[in-house]
Amino acid sequence: MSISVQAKQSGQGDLNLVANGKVLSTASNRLGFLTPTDPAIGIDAIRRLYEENGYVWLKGFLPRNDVIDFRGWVFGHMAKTGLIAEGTDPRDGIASAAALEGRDVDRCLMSLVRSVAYEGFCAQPRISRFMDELLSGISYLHKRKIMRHVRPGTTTATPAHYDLVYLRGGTSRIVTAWIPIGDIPVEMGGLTYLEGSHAIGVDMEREFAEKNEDLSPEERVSAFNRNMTEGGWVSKDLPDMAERFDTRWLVADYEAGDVMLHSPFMIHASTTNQDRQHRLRLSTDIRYQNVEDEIDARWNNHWTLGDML
Ligand SMILES: O=C(O)CCC(=O)C(=O)O
Repeated sequence: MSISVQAKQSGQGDLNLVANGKVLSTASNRLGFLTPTDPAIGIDAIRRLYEENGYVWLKGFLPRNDVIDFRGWVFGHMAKTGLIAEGTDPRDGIASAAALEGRDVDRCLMSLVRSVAYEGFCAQPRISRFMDELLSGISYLHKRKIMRHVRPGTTTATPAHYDLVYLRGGTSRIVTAWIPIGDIPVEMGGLTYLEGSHAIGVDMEREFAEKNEDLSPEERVSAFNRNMTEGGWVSKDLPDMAERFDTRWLVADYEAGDVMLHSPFMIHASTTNQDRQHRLRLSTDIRYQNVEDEIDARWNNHWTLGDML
């Protein structure tokens, strides 16, 4: 399906996606759409797609209403920080226009990522059974689990990176699940993937391993060592990356219930939230591996803002 067809489906016509001050136009040949996968095709076919493409977009994997209810639970708690427009249903996640006290929002978020409810959402049987199958054994969920909310009309966007940079202290057989908690149409700035970039990530990681050989063991696994760019990012300039690697950024209209899986070598980023209905983008990104593989001990703690991972 062409980007313009998809963009029209989401009611936007041609759309300019923005990240770090750079524009990715849906009219450009450097932008395309991710291909959805029906979870019913079975684990072998899913594993093949994951290996071929570096990602699998599992459509409608979780019950939509459960995901929306969890969104309501999160924003119901965050409402006391002033994040949610007064008199609206927390499940809609409509952002208030108020200037917020960042500390209150951060404190609330740090409580929520330590909650039983969030743990249960990430470890729900549908996901844990699937991960056991995908990883051919007993799956392990890293304790450091990230939940992100992005306010509409802000410049927040995740720069391009691949996950292994932050997880070098254990196995590279990691699977990231990025789960939209609510609908995230293209204009709300969900994850975008650099097509075919899992091979690029493998090459980059090999080069870093060579450069890092002389560093201390702690520095060698750090995303912030002297051989890395600030933050461990590959780049903040998404259009330039697509040109440089002669490829495309792939975007999607994600819906509540979808689960995205990506390889730790797959380069991804996000664009800004330009939602005209002022909805907050809410998602979680969590990592699984086979429990028998080496575990990066730095991820054995809950996510803390500024934990330098
Ligand atoms: O949600 C985002 O903006 C970034 C998520 C991410 O980097 C990941 O899932 O690995």
